[in-house]
Amino acid sequence: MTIFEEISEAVESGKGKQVKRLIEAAMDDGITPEEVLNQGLIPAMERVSQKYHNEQFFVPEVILSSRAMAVGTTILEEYIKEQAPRESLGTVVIGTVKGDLHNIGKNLVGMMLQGLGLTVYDLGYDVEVDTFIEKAREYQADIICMSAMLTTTMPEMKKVIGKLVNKRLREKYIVMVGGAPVTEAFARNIGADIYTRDAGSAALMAREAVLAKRNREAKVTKTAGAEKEAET
Ligand code: B12
Repeated sequence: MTIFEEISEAVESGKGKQVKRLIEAAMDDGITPEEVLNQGLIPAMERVSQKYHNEQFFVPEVILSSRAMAVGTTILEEYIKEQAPRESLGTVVIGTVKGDLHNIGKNLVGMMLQGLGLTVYDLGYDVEVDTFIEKAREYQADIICMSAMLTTTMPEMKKVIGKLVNKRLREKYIVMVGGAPVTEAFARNIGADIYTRDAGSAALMAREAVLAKRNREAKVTKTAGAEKEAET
């Protein structure tokens, strides 16, 4: 068995301590956090999902695997943070929407964003509409990231965007949405800026969007400066 298969197996069978030990061993061997994530942890959760779907796993087993997965992501997060660029590229608030307790995918997205140099404030799960907005203002975020895993909680994303529009704050933030039931069409329909299917592409698109936002802001400042100079 490869180390990745061992990690996968340990997550699937809910063995948190073993996950910790194996990941630390992998890191000592020079394996990257991304490799552990993509070849060990994510395939494990895919198998858990499949087993849940096939009724080989029920909620208690899924909870155990999810806890072991959380052990793994917490350890990897530390390694990813260490490697991240020192200077922050921009700021993100991320959370799973109101009524939804799924946080594994959201945690992965947050981790990948940190890895690319974005500062991430994780609001957790079951996050109220107003909390997304208040925290985005408080942390002067560039991006609001929302995750939903239940078809019944997806409409919460639309509520957040609606409230941003009402408060005339929509232009201030890049709104990014995702989660298993979310689609490109849904994202477009509710007026989100970015949708991607997985954590890796989410991070790349977030970085691109922040850089474009910085460019726009720089142009506005330059134009305002030139106009002021012309007046004087
Ligand atoms: C683990 C799990 C649980 C765990 C959650 C533990 C935790 N801490 O998260 C527990 C057991 C608690 C749970 C509970 C429930 N669950 Co559940 N759960 C799952 C399961 C098996 C896996 C989800 C997961 O973690 N996948 C692995 C991660 C890595 O993938 P991901 O979340 O999709 O994230 C990736 C992408 O979606 C994307 N992404 C995610 N978020 C974001 C955000 C942004 C901004 C972007 C860009 C991208 C992005 O990037 C991620 C990484 O690449 C899914 C099955 C499935 N097929 O998804 C069901 C599933 C989501 N659950 C389901 C249900 C019904 C429930 C319950 C109602 C069950 C019950 N009867 O009690 C409760 C609801 C509780 C609640 N109020 O939220 C259904 C949802 C059906 C639906 N269409 O609405 C599913 C699909 C299972 C099924 N087939 O029936 N669940």
